[in-house]
Amino acid sequence: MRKFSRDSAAVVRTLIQSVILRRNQPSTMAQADIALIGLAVMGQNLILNMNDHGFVVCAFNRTVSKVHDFLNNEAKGTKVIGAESLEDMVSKLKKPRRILLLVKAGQAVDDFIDKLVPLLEPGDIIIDGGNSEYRDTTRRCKSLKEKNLLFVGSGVSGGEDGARYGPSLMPGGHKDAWPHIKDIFQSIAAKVGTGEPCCDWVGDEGAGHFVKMVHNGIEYGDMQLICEAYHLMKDVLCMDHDEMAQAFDQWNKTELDSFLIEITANILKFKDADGTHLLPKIRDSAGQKGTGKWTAISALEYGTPVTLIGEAVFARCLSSLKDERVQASKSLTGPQGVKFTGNKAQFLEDIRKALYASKIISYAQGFMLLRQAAVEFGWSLNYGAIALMWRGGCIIRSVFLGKIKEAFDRNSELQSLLLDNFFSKAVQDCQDSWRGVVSTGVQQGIPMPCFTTALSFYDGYRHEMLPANLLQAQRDYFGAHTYELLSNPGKFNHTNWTGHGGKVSSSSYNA
Ligand code: NBP
Repeated sequence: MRKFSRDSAAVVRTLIQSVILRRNQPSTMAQADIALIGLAVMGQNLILNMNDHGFVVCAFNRTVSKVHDFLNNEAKGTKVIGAESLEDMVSKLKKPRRILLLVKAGQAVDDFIDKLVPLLEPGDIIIDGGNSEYRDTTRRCKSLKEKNLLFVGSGVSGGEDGARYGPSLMPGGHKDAWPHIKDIFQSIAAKVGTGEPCCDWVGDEGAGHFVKMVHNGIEYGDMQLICEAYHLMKDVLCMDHDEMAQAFDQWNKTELDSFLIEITANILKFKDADGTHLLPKIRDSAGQKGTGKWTAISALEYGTPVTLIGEAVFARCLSSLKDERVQASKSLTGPQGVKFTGNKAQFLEDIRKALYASKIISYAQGFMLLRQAAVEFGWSLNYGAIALMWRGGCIIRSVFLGKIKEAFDRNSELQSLLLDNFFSKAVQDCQDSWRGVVSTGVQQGIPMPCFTTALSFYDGYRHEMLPANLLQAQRDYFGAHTYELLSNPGKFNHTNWTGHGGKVSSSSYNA
């Protein structure tokens, strides 16, 4: 009897769900402008965003009951329709069919592609809006091209709120798809200035996901820089939470005006239910999901000195060794009794300038990596458009990105942001403060991996002569790796440094 009741309840539930599904269906088939697969936080919010902009979206999910739940709750009263199966979903789409995947990156994307391919026709479009690795996107793009299907890998940034009200979108892949998705993408994207969308075509193959990856790496750098400024305020200037919050609020009215500075002020102000600040109670062990690491790995792979993002990733790794650090703190000492005796207001302004200069270095490095990827993969990247895509909607959104856009508008082939007059002058203006902060911080034993690596990069980049002449001599001394002379670059020489080495040299190549 009990079993019969449970089964009956299940039947009734399915019937009710089917009625809900049908209620949201248009009377004729092939009505939806686009389908979206993946009804988690990003997918649901993007659907509602598309609905707000007048597009009819067909929703689907691996666990189909979530389609019913969505139509009955968040999507109730909208034009969103649902599908019971992939076949059902495909039958409801206008041609060329546009299908946007917002599922867990990796195998789930390949599994859906495999199931979709037999259901689609030449010219149909599959878009992956998840955080996929760019090489996977290139592979998928190539394999679907052979089947006459158009594949797009799009970076989507801005989290839940961005997805709902205007994300930054970075689409790349098969360019023939762009005219068919441009209207939807640019309509739902964040807008800046006079309504310019934070979305444009990025480039071929995995270019969109590569740009998203670098965006995330830059986000790691921005966050770590802010943490270092906080550390200096807290432990050198001994500021309390309200003073620090005020400083960040103030900074948000300067060149540093950005989402991350804004939320930092809010976080510093935030009080727990017990009326005390929450921030000092949070365990200082940072997590990460991998995109910063991927950026650093790409930088190593393509020989680009993206040192700041690398240090930001390692800073998270070091923070996560909490138990080991607690032990070390009991036996390892730092500078003793060094107290800050300077002008506090001046030093606070110096920290702001050190942060600004370091941020310029980080973005200069990030764009260097994009340039190198463009060379490696033969992509034609529009750097100004990329800066505009990041200008709004995403986590690194800032006024600063508008300045980067202007720099690339002045010179689309700009080799480095540091060679643009605006940025070189900005760094020049901050330089004394930056050096002062780094040396004071070092004297006081404050770890500042990103402030210091940024300054080292700047000093390295501006030096005509680095000590790599000695390095080359060492390599030739012990391994006959050869060296070039300043007077004759391109010709490789070997010297018998010890008098007992042979004449044979190693081959010359760079790994
Ligand atoms: P999740 O990353 O949590 O993915 C949930 C979706 O993936 C559900 O639809 C789930 O179906 C489906 N899925 C999973 Br999990 N494993 C699957 C499998 N093996 N086969 C088929 N489907 C599978 O959702 P999200 O946080 O909305 O993110 C979606 C994508 O967007 C991810 O790639 C994410 O990295 C990216 N992204 C997220 C954010 C963010 O702020 N959350 C921001 C930017 C980009 P089910 O319901 O049947 O389990």
